Amino acid sequence: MPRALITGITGQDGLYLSELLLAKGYEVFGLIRGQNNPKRELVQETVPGVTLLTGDLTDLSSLMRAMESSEPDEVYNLGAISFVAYSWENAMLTTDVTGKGVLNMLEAVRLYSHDDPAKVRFYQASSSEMFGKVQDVPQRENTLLWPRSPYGVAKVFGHYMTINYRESYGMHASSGILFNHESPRRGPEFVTRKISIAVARIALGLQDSLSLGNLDARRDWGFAGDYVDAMWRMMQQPEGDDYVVATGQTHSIREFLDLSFAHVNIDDWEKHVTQDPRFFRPAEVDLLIGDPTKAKEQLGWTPTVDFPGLVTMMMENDLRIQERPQVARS
Ligand code: F7E
Repeated sequence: MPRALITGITGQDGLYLSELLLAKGYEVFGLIRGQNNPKRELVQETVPGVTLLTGDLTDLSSLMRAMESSEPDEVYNLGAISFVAYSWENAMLTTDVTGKGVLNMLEAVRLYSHDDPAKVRFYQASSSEMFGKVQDVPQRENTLLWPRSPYGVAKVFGHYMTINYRESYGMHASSGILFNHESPRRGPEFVTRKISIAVARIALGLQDSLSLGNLDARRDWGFAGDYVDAMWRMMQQPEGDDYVVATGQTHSIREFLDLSFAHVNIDDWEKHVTQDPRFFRPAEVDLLIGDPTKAKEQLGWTPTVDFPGLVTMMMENDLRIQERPQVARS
């Protein structure tokens, strides 16, 4: 039975990846941070087969203990402070967790596998936010990185550190440059879920309006369930490598609003949406669109959910939740 250790188990991707690996017969361990973590219950209910270990990406000794007790074949480093807007307010904490945390995890893997550097396969959750002020359209594995947020800068550090450990120590280390990926499990602070929850509530007469920031930014949005499959495929390759994971389609926030409101038969959505300077960012990433050719050709990966399918999935989920608020988030 293969064994996997996942950091960031409480997030959207951690849950989907756990389900995927459990279905494939893995023994799955998840690293969970802090005493009385409020998300512990969610993980235990959603993926009861996962064994939870306590640790923190900023604490190398806790990561080494997690390696010793889980004895993993594969490590998926999904843990991060992942909300871009927050990273300006907490640049140093974001650097410690999202940037230096990768180095700590790589070091824990290296020390654990000192007798055979390729014993443990390592996945780093890199991000399209690294492309920032994009230097190519669409963005590929070799596009120059120009991050526009402390979060993006921290992810660039983690990305290059992963490559450096692969090249320096011969580790099987891969970096998945994942473009935005969403789902009914997305946190409500991210724009897609913020919209799907608010539109469901507006349709049900529970609120009148929704306050957003920049509506013209464009993102390449895919379905998180598809993207964790790409992570697993990277780990099955003979060598570690870097891959862009994206749909190759880009849409604006306005288009997300169009489809979400259309789902509840509201055409004139402008009257329900206000813009608030609080939600604009000091530096914006205007356009993201990825070229997933390498992932398609080398991993045999392909996205299964398109943009309208993603909006429909999220709207149906939030209408169900808002109609019956006692139902837990799926
Ligand atoms: O923003 C605009 C905002 O917060 C998307 C993370 O998973 O993907 C995610 O980062 C866009 C931005 O995601 C609001 O200005 C407008 O242009 O949903 P988001 P993100 O920043 O793209 C990457 C790949 C990651 O790695 C990250 O961890 O939407 N926007 N109005 C807004 N965004 C938010 N959050 N809230 C608004 O009211």
